[in-house]
Amino acid sequence: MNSRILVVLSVLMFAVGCGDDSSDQSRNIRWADIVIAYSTQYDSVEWAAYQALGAPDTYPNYGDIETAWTSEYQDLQREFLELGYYDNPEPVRSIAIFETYNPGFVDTVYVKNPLTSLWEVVYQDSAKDAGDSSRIFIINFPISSFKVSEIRLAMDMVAVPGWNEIDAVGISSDIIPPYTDTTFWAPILKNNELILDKPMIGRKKK
Ligand SMILES: [Ca+2]
Ligand SMILES: [Ca+2]
Repeated sequence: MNSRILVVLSVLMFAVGCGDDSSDQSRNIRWADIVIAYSTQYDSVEWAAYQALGAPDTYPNYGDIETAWTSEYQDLQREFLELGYYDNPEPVRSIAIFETYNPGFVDTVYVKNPLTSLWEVVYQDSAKDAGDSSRIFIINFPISSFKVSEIRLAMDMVAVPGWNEIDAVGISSDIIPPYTDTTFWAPILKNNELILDKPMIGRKKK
């Protein structure tokens, strides 16, 4: 093999090895860059609201891990988290919630319409226990007619026993494809009406 081919191969292997950043870009996913508001947080550092910012740093690990947000109380009340994506806002049609402990607790997801300053519902369903492993909960919906820089998650911590934790939340103007071992596709809502009425399906690679 001559040296020029070796150089080309080395560059290609380096590019492939550069991993997460390039794949996030190719998936067109943006990560939260600021916490706007929250109902409660467990601590000012560990399990604090800011632990939901940026790319996942807990997933695919599962458990009570301090690099994910959780609420002050595990089974007491409803909670919410409002996250900002102010870096280059775009319309949104897909949201991926990385749930890394006792998943299934998010029951309503909103995006803020900057023209009306109102939260618009893009997903709503009952919270229910989704098992004992981390999951990426992907919500797909018709693309927003406006650029989104704020989202809100509403959660029922009572419905899913134990601590319920969120590692990261990605948003995209494309449909976020399944790219992990476990992906749950939510029903699709249009004008707040269900247009794909089927239960969430777990897809697990062997
Ligand atoms: Ca709970
Ligand atoms: Ca995190």
